[in-house]
Amino acid sequence: MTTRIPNFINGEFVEPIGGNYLDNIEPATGKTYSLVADSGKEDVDLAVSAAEAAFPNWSRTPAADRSKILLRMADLIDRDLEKLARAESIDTGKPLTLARTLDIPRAASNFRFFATAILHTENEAHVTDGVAFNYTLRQPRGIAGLISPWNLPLYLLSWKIAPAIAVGNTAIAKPSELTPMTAFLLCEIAREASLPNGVLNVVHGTGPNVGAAITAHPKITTISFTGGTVTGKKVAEAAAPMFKKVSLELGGKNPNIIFADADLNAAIAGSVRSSFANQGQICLCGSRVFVERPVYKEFVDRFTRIASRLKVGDPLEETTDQGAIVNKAQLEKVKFYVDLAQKEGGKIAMGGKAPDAPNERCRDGYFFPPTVIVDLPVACRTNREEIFGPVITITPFDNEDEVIGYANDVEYGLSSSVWTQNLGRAHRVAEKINAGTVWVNCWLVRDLRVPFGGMKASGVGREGGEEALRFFTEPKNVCIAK
Ligand code: TXE
Repeated sequence: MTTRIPNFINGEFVEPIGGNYLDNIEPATGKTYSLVADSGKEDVDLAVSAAEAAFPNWSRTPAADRSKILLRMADLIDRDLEKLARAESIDTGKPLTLARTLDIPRAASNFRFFATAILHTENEAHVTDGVAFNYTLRQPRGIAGLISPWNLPLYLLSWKIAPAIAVGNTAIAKPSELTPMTAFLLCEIAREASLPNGVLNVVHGTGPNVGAAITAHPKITTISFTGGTVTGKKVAEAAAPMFKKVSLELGGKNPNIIFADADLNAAIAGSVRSSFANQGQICLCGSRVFVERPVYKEFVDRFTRIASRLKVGDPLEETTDQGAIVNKAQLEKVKFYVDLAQKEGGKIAMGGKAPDAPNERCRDGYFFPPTVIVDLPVACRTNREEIFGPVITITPFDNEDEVIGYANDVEYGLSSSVWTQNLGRAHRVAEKINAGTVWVNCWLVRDLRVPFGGMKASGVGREGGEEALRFFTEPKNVCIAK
């Protein structure tokens, strides 16, 4: 019997009103393994009614009580780690080991972080020189629309749900139709944690049918979106005329800069991770590697030697380092860019060809090996457009100003890594790179208290920590005359 993933509205699992379901395909096998609700505007309207009815009580619930429920959800995610990791791996094609060590633990920590952050928020007060006393109230905004992508499904969905409901909003979430399974399991956890009905509603379906209905609904006043830049533009266009508050976390084409004075062992190990983690399907991946010329040849040789040891395999096997690409369309996009790179003058230093099937089970799966392209012109399409797969380019440079120019010469500005042991250079370069996050001698080190997000075509607004609590609340100034 194929699992059917229904919507979760007002604390109940309900069929989509139209009764339609989409095939949910397992990337590792290319076969349908479950069905997901193919909802529409009517389903969103139903969810809005539930969220609206739940808002008065939930927004008045003491923070300590909201916190307890979110902490319970975090504990249940920990309890169900293996079940959630397996579901995430099957749904996305990522290695089970990665889901178990990254995605699911981070989802639990997202709930834990915001469950405790709301117990320590400060409100500002200002005395207007003997005339008045001002204090700032930060109140929940109402119903939040939360739209998330397929690459880190539970991690990124929890990153929105947790702060939104922690501060007293109610929420309507729409996971990617490509990877709905862990959102479905999270709804079971929400029920078990006794989250009141209507506080969290999950409506499954496609972007144009459900996502667009969420961004267009007049009663959904706050939109938190994570996904591609093209879609981000559509979300912004839909929300702007209704003056909705919008946070957009979009694509990236992130520079990873290695100076000659770097600790090369650390830079190579860190760069293999930042290049190919999650099959390169993390918007923070460092897909453009720049290496200072004196160590360029050594870096390429050692990097390709180590990266070629990554095992492309069945995501469910413990020894697999690289799983499947999320779907056929994304696999074709990756292949397109590898072909384009060669037409633009690039040479394949590693990978570049679809591998043999890792086993009989996966013979029809969507696999592509870690691929390194060298000798490309810096300003070519391959070096400017987001591929969102296990494909990176490596380019030499001769000085700081040159590489900062390369780094900033794309429409994106999400993140960057800089590898150097020269402290002054680290500060100088970090200051000049146009990106929301700059990691020095590391990658993907996350502290949930810091602002997270991109600039330029990588997004608008910041989430994470205090920023998320501010994003999901409305500041009101109350001024009392003396
Ligand atoms: O995005 P899509 P995907 C980016 C990543 C890549 C993309 C991959 O760089 O470009 O996301 O995710 C819904 N109105 N990031 O392919 O297609 C859609 O159903 C409203 C950046 O999923 O944009 C899905 O649920 N919603 C990020 C969601 O939008 C619509 C981290 C995203 O879909 C819609 C992760 C519409 N018209 C991925 N059309 C970061 N910066 O942190 C689609 N959707």
